[in-house]
Amino acid sequence: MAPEEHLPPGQHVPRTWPVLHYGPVPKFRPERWDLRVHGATASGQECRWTWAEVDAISRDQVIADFHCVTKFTIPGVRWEGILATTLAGLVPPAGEATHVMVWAEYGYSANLRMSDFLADTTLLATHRDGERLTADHGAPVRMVVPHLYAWKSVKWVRAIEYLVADRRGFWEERGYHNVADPWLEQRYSYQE
Ligand SMILES: Nc1nc2c(c(=O)[nH]1)N[C@H]1C(S)=C(S)[C@@H](COP(=O)(O)O)O[C@H]1N2
Ligand SMILES: [Mo]
Repeated sequence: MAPEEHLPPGQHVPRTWPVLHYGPVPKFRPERWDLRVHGATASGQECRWTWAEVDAISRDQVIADFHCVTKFTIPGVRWEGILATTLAGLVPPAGEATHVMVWAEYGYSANLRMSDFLADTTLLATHRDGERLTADHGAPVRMVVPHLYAWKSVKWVRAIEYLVADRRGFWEERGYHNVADPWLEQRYSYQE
């Protein structure tokens, strides 16, 4: 069987892993960096962690393909990081929270359904293939949502916001699909 037959429709495997994002690569300054979990938390409190605190949270590994809407797929990436379910255990969302907005440096964002956020392969990755992420791939932490197109896999994450109603993120406001399932080829918002 040709390898393409294991891929979502329209995808191919490139020779090298592209670096793809909008805008500049932020400089990581650990002493000024924090990660916030805010919005509709169960406690009503927002949580703020330093880099040392985030780096001490227990990590797991996930092996998954990575699908960009520009039609490349990177097969079998080994990610390591904080599972979204671990994070949601530390800072539980309120019962009425239905969606999550993932926020990055410079205001980039992507929205997820709570069920996609809590999927067992969604994680805040710190490592890829056994090495710390490089700056251009999202260090110190990036979201990885392997079952959705990769614009939802936000690099340089600074905040997770629990939402009680859906709101569109950066690309979702600019013509891309709100859900982004690659197996259903949910590329553009006109398909919704
Ligand atoms: N903060 C931020 N994260 C981002 C983007 C971006 O522009 N800004 N681009 C997304 C897109 S479209 C893709 S395909 C992946 C690319 O990840 P990579 O550069 O590690 O291959 O990052 C995603 N995460
Ligand atoms: Mo992408």
